[in-house]
Amino acid sequence: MAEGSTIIEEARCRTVFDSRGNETIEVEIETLGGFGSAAAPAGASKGRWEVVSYPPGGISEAVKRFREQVAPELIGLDAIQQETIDRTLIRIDGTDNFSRIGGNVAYAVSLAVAEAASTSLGIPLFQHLSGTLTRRLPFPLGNILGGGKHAGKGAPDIQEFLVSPLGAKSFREGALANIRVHKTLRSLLEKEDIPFFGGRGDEGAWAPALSNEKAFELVSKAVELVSEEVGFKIRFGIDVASSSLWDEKSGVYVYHHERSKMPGEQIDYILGKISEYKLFYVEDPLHEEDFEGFAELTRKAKDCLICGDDLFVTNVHRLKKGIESKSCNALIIKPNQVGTIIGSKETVDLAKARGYVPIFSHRSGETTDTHLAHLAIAFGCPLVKTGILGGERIAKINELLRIEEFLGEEARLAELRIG
Ligand code: 2PG
Ligand code: MG
Repeated sequence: MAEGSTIIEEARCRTVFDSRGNETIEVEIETLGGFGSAAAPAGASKGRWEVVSYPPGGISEAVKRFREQVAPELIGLDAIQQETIDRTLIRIDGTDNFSRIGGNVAYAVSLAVAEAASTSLGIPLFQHLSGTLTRRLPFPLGNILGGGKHAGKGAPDIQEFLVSPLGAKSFREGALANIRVHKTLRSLLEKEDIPFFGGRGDEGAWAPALSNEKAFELVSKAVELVSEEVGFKIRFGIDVASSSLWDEKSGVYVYHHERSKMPGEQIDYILGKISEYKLFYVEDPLHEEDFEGFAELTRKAKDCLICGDDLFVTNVHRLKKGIESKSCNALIIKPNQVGTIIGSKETVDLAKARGYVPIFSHRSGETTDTHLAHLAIAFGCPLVKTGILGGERIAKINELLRIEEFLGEEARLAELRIG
């Protein structure tokens, strides 16, 4: 390697489109010996405490600020010093929520720099971030049916029904099983007496006009059928994205397919579903301020991951609060909720130290980038939530297949014991 080949020589940005057709920021970083690029994803059911995606003035202002304030400071820095890069972004921004330069700009810079470092060094991104002994791949956690803010009118209130092939022996076998459940569910939906034309929501999950009850029944059936076919355990769970259902004024969760629920009723409803369908995973069952409700549910739920997404927003301070109140036993990691790789890593490290299961996740508005696959492995997340279908989702799955092949005989699936 030529000396100085990891030094940043050029930093530029442009806007491109995400999977929902919205503009997003893409950053490119050049070193003498390498190149990296990253475009930011976007949420629809965003948490209140996520960093701000773009400064006032929107994406065009973010581009301007990147060119004037961020790019000049990056030139000359060493791309392998991720902490310095991320701290520089925080310093330039000067706020605690990236409201000046935009969290999506920070995200794209952080990831593009990491990729530039890895290509300069001639090693895969996950090895650059975590070393050559890393070899555990996550189980895929894939969205097969859903509604909420990711779909149109009449779809279930519950945002996501997610399956995971927990008995699979390899990532490839697991990914294939998830795809089979997705396909099987389609044929079950076609047999139902509902208008179903194969419509899918933002993350590639089926999005028919269907009650929550019927959705539970059909997903459970599809999982059972495919589990029998493939001969190993497949489990399912949900992301309720409850902050989207919560009406703060009236203090109830407003459902369209069934009666609204008071917080206590919501907890009972979720506990009922966990035991009826043996759910192994429940994300955001309560709204993003209800740490106590999360704690009660975590205490009462048996053999189930109670996962905080909007509750924690990948933020180490929110997680500390959750640890104190004993809320959840799992959490979602989305780097653009905090803006940097180092910020996300800090949260993952604390989570692991306190026995929380970290789950690396896409956003509903995605790009075709594949960094997520590398970060999920580098951070040692036993589950990766990436969707099952759609080019932008498949891009991540395919990258995980490539990494599994690259690791060859050394590849292992994560250790995850539930129930
Ligand atoms: C979620 C995510 C991804 P969004 O709620 O977990 O599935 O959705 O990106 O819209 O926040
Ligand atoms: Mg969520």
